Amino acid sequence: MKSSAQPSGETMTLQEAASRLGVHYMTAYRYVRTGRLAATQDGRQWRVFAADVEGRLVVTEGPPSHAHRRAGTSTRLLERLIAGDEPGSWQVVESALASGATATEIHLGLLAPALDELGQRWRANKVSIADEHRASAIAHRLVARMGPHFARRGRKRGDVLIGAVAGEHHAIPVALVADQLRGAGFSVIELGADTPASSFVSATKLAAAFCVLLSVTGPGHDDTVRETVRALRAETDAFVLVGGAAVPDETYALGLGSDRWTGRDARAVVTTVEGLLETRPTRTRIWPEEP
Ligand code: B12
Repeated sequence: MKSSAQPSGETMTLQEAASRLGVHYMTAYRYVRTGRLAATQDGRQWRVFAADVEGRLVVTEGPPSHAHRRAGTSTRLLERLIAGDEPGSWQVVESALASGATATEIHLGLLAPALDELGQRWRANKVSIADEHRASAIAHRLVARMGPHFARRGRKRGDVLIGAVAGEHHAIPVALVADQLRGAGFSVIELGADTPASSFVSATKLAAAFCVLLSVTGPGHDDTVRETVRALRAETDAFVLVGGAAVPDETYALGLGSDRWTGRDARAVVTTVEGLLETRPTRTRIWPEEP
């Protein structure tokens, strides 16, 4: 199945995938047969790739009625964003929360599709640059208001650092991934957009972060990504993950110097970082050595 760009990593049974997606076993089987879920065959048994299940969980799947409602809500949110109506936008978010949506669903099932559609309308000249900027500024503020929903009490599982590379101005994807990691109990240092390689290095050392995530959304940043990865490798022993909308697949990610391919969705990133946490003791730290 999906032999060309076969993903790798942890797998689960069809039954487990179905229960994770909240669908019937036969529905999960149909997803596999039609290529909507990446899977491999172990003898007569299908094994579904966990990262693919996580990636599809919120954004595209779920009972049809829910998916339908989410799509409508996402369009309503987009209209409020384009109108520059922050209270109205927040109201859409609040009523989704009141009807039981999780914070992750708000981010990845509601806000992300609205932003995607915003980008398409901008590209088609259906919204002006000013309206697009205003809408994305409000979207960023909504993400900030959702922040407390991702706060976790207690001991943190490790320090991670995330930012967009120099010249990359898309900060919202960084914020969304950061919140997923916070929600999973990591301590996250978020550097936002347009971060120089030297700043990634110094912040990584300062925080003693075990993992650094480089986010790239738009085209044309590959050289900067490679340079940032090189600088981090030269001066820290942190794992480096490269991802974002500009990183389409595993080959591309590894070619940019990423330690792993994480999948394209923020939830899959969490699974990957959790995996790295387990391998961490085998790596030797070269810092901090200063008194
Ligand atoms: C808002 C926005 C902006 C804002 C950003 C404001 C801000 N504070 O972030 C502004 C106005 C600055 C902007 C500028 C530009 N933009 Co813009 N922008 C967008 C828009 C509408 C939304 C971006 C967003 O937040 N998406 C929501 C997130 C959730 O989606 P995501 O990126 O896929 O993120 C997910 C994953 O990728 C993953 N992920 C993200 N980071 C990481 C990191 C790691 C390590 C991992 C593993 C995973 C991961 O997790 C996220 C959640 O699941 C998109 C449309 C779109 N489709 O996204 C266009 C879009 C990205 N922009 C685009 C363009 C062209 C530009 C400009 C070049 C326009 C211009 N000519 O000036 C500039 C580039 C400026 C620069 N130097 O970077 C294009 C890119 C097309 C392309 N790939 O070729 C898009 C797709 C619009 C379009 N449809 O054409 N933009």
